[in-house]
Amino acid sequence: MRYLTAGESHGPELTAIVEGVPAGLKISEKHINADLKRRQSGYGRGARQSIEADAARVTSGVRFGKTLGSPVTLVIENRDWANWSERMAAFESAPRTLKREVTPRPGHADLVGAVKIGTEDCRDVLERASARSTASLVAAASIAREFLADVGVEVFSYVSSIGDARLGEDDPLLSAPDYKPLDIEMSEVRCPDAEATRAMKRAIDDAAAAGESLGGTFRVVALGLVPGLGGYSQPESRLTSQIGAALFGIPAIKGVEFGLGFGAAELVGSRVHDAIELDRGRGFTRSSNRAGGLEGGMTTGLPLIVTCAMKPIPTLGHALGTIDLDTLEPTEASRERSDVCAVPAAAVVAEAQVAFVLANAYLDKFGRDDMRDIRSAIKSYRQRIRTM
Ligand code: EPS
Repeated sequence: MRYLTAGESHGPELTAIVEGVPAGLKISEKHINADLKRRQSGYGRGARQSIEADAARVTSGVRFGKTLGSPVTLVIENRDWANWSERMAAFESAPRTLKREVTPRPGHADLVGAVKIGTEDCRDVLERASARSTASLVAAASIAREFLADVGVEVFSYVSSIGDARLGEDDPLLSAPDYKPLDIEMSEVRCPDAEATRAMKRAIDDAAAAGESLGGTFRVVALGLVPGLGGYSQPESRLTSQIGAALFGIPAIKGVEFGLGFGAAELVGSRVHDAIELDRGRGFTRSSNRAGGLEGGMTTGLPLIVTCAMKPIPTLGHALGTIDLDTLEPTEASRERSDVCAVPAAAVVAEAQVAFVLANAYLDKFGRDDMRDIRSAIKSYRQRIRTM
C-alpha cells in the first residue's frame, strides 16, 4: 500500500491516491472526517483552521462502503481557494497587483526551495512546503487506520510537552499504553492530564503574546500488534527505519525515539533490555517494554511507543532577519498568518504516518488482495505462535 499526495495550500483542493488497498475493507466517511477534524484542532492553531472544515470526498476505489482493491482517491476542498483563485490560477496570467514573496522565513523551505527551483517568488515553494499538505496525508492514512482497526490494532497519540510545559510521567513506557483516547481528545492540547494541559495552554498564550512560536514533544502508541512485523534482513525492512523515515517526513519533526530512545545510551545493558518470559496462553512476552515494542527492527507484540520532537513553526510574529531577494538588502522575514503551536496537530499526523507503515507491515506478512484471506492468515499465525 502506498500513497501519493498533491495540492497547494491555497489551490482548489488537496488530493491523495492510495494504491494497494486490499479488497473488502469497510471504509467509513465518518472515520476519515473525524481524523481530519482532529488534525485541524488544538490550542494555538491559526486563523486558517476557522476557514477550513476539512472533509474528504472519495472518488474511486470504494463501492457500497467497501474497498474494491483499486486505487482509492480522496479529495479535500480548500475553502480558502475562493480568496486565492487569482493569485494561484493555473492558466490565467498573474494579476498586476500580485505581491511576490521575496522575504524568506528562516527555518522554512522558502529560501532553499527558491534557490533550488530558481523562482523569484517563494510562494512557488511554500504553497507545497506548507503543513497544509498533511491534511491529505491524514486522509490517505485513514484507509490504513480502517485496515488496522479491522485486524485489532489501535493507534493513538498524546502530547507530552509544549515548550517547557511538560506532562509529568514517572515511566512513560508503562503509562503510555493506558491513557484513554477520550481523555486525550478532551484536552485542547491533546494531553491526558488537566493540569499539564493548563500549563501548556499558558505557554502557548505567552508565546503568542511575545510574537513567538512553540514546539514540543508527543508520543505515538500502537496497541494490539502481532509480533514479527517488519524484518531484520535489510536496513529498509526494519520497522525502525520505516517508522523513522515516515515520521521525519512530517514538516518540523527533528527527533524520533523508540522506547527509551536516547536514554538507553546512558544505561547499562541490563537496565535497557527486556527479559523474555513465557505466558502459556499467549506465547512469548517481556517483563518490561523499554524497547518500545521493537526488537531487531520487528514488533515484539508489546505496545509500540515512539516519541517525536517538533521544532517551533518558522512563521513568527516577531520576525527574524532575512535578505530581500529583490534588493539583496537585509530586512525582516514575512509575517504570514500562522499557528503559534501545531504540536497537537502534528501528533495526529504522526499517528497517520505510523498507521500507514504498520498497515503495510501487515500486508507484507499476511497478503494484500482480500480482507478475508488476510484475516484468516493472521488467525493462523496467532495460533502458531501461541503453541510455539
Ligand atoms: C496549515 C495551513 C496553513 C498554515 C500552516 C498549516 O494555512 P495558511 O498558510 O493559509 O495560514 O496555517 O502552515 C504552516 C505552519 C506552514 O509552515 O506552512 C494546515 O492546514 O495545517
